Amino acid sequence: MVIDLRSDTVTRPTDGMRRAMAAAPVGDDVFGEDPTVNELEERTAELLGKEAGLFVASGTMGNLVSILAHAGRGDELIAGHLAHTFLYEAGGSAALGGIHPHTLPNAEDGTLAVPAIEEAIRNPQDPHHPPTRLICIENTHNRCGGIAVSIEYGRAVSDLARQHGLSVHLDGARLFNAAVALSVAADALAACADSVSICLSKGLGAPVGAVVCGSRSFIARARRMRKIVGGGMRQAGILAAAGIHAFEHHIDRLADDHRRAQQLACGIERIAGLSSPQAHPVPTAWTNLVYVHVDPERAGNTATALAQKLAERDVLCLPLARDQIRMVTHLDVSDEDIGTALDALRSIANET
Ligand code: TLP
Repeated sequence: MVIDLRSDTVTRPTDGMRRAMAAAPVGDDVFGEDPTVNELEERTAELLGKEAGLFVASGTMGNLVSILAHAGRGDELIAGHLAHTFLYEAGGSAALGGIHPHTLPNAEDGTLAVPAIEEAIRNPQDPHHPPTRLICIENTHNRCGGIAVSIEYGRAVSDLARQHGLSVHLDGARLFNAAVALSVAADALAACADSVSICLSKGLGAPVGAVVCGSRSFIARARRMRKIVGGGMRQAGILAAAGIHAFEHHIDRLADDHRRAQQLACGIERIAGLSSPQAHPVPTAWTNLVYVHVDPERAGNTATALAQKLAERDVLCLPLARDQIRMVTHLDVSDEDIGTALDALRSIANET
């Protein structure tokens, strides 16, 4: 059995989830007639404290249709230089929407300095400037180690956005991880945002999908954008059913993923040549992502070589840079798997 720690996107639907999918009543969702999709959209909106929801194919599509619904050609959005929307979404908002990204440095805790955001907001009267429309934030913050970002930070960003008439979009691909790790309700974390996109196919363990939530008028615009990008699906209720099942069975258990990620990070910290920020406490909380610094001098391995040797021992990780790998806990990773992965890392370290 391979232990796949590359991402929490690799989970396979459980038997219970497959049964829920098979039994789901369906209809044509482009006509608004799929009862299971409608239920998923309503339940997500309720969980996130928003008026309405929209089922989309992926987290990338959720962020894209949201940004397209907030801003237009020649407008500017502000995002962190490590934001998933900026780094890993193929520049979709620029490619398809002509929206200009203005990046600011993410601090280690995933935040952007609020005074720096204020400084970056363009003068709407100056014809040299693209008008700022949107601030994009992320929680948990993937490239900042899966750190959970606080309610207070969200509030500060949202207050600033209100003062300047801007919208806030929250990439909440792993928002439920943040809520569980911080012991707060998901709607409290989403309150700062005009729109939020959550993923069903990461920690929640569904095979496909994300849900965007916001006001009714925002969702109507996002629905049109979803059609434009070819994301109108038909009997999508069989997929939405997996999301509903995940809400009922897979939210509280995210705490197990976080505990296992801690065990992994603390074990890694004791292996020569390896270290992990997640082994050290932070004012908010770590979640299920474990970034590992590989010191090629001391570990005798570059990240790629280490990943290869791990794969030979049936443990998969994601090499991200010469000196960095990522390991992610999820529904298909047990306590025993963490022990096995640590044994594999130790045996590679002893070999070199
Ligand atoms: N992240 C994936 C990869 O793209 C890196 C992963 O394995 O972590 N927002 C955030 C914060 C994400 O981490 C991801 C996926 C997305 C959006 C996009 O979701 P999908 O993959 O469903 O398009």
